[in-house]
Amino acid sequence: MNRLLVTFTFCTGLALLSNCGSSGKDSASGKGGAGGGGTTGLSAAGGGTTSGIGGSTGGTTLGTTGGAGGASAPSGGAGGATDLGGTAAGGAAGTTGGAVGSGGVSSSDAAAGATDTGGIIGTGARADGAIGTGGTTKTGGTIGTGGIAGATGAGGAPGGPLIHNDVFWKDTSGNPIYSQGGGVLKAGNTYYWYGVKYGGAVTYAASPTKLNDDTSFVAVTIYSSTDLVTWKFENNALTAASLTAAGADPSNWIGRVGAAYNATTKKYVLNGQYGGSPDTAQFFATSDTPGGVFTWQRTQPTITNVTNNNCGDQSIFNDDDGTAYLVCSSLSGRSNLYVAPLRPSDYLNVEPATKVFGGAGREGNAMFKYNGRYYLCSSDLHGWNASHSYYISATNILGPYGTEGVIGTTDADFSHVTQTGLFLTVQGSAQATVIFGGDRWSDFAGNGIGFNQWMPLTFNGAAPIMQSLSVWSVEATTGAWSVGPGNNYVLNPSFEADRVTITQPAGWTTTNGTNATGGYSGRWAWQVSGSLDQQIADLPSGTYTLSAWVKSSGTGGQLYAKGFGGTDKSLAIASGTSWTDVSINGIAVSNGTCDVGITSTGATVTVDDFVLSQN
Ligand SMILES: [Ca+2]
Repeated sequence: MNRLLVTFTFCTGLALLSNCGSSGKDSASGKGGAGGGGTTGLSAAGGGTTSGIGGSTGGTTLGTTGGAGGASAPSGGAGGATDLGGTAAGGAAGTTGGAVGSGGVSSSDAAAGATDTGGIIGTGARADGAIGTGGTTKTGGTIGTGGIAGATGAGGAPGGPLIHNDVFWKDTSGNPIYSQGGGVLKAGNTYYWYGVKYGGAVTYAASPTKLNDDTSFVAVTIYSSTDLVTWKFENNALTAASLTAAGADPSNWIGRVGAAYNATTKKYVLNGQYGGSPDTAQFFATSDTPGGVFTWQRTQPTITNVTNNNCGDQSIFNDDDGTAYLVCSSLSGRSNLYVAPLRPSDYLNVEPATKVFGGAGREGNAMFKYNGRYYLCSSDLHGWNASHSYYISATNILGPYGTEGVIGTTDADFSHVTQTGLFLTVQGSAQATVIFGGDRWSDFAGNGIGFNQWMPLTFNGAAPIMQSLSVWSVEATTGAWSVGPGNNYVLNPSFEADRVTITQPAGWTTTNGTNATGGYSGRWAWQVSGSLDQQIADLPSGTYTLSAWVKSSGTGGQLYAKGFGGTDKSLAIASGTSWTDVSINGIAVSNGTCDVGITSTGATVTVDDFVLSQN
């Protein structure tokens, strides 16, 4: 507030002049005296002017002493009239104050209106110089209100904040997100993500070139988000210390956790594997809030109807009617899949299971529901390594389930180099998008950067297809998703999908080549002394850049991009033993496809980390 009072000035009349004239003096004799003395008065009249005897003309100069007046004069000269007050007079009443200042109009806080001044000093109107009245005090202009906010800018391309794969995710505090083998539960509009923090995850994130086998349990972590990108660390639901305090043994394997909300007890229930005695068991813990610290409740060593009494891998599935299930494979061999409800009264027990699949060993079991069908998904038994992702589906959660299939494209890059971990469905206002949350156990397998790789699923009829994207976004409100800027369209670009020595890498067509350890990133690179090619489809029209890291035993290698609707492009690869980044720019794709790869004659080119991205 910038309110100023107007200062006003008293209009003063001019000071009265002092007595200006002096009276002439009567003459004592007949002899004319000198003229009446003038005095210092400015407007003194002359001394006597009458014709008294001997009188003379009054003085004509300002004298200091008046002469004697003529004797006969009836009276002395009239004194100078005393002047009255000065002619300046008080001012008229002040005029009105200045206009009220107007407020600012910009979006920033407006300044107060300009302070108006008081009325001007009026011109004297009275001969006696009455003191003019000052202008009335005026208040300052009212403080302007802020301008209206600028209009919201036009939205960018569709989509929410970007999901970046192939990096270590950070929480809102900037710390790595440690969440592996977990599950997501939605409470209100907030997604709560439960997973396990292992000792090896911490050391791997700090130094990702060095894998380790540290599966020690640190905590079950909880992160929350409303946009599925910005994750806030809420709490450690369980820690090694809290397990010890509850009489449990934190040196056991603890993993594959999930959560559910029981409306009867109004408790959030955390469940997972606990490698206790006598065999792998289920554990249960509860909390009054989804993001709170959980209290260890009990373990369950045996699940009725499950071969070998308990689970190989498992996760919690929350159906849209509020009921919760455990989905799992059997312990030791893992060749059967089951669905088992949690005890309705409190979710603190796994009820007798229904077998829904028998065949090859499966793990990484997790379920989602889409368009009225239940999909039970799983991986190969590849240990910590990546795998194709399999599914069976049914319209009844307890079956019967149909023939097993492979989730589309997961065979081309081994599910973006992950194992099936969790699924969550973004039920938006426009559509439902199922997110495949893959676990990249990079800490224990060394297969690349990042623990969490999330991709959208699409469907061809009832058949799910994984969109193996490195950058994309999903709008939590509408459920719509889109490819993000800089997405790498190459599948298995770092040759990490194949966990063993092979001559035909997933996603590529090759001659005279093999994988080799010692990649530019991750464990593996590809060595080609013939050809290596990947045909990429469904590319939006536009200009692309192709890049790769290479080293070569000699000359004769070429990086190329062709079949994109323009003139083929290639780049000679120089001889060199150090990793070098090479790229081809200006690939104007107009037909939706592009072949990328390397040919080599006379040299062995080692290559890693292809990127084809739209400019
Ligand atoms: Ca690699």
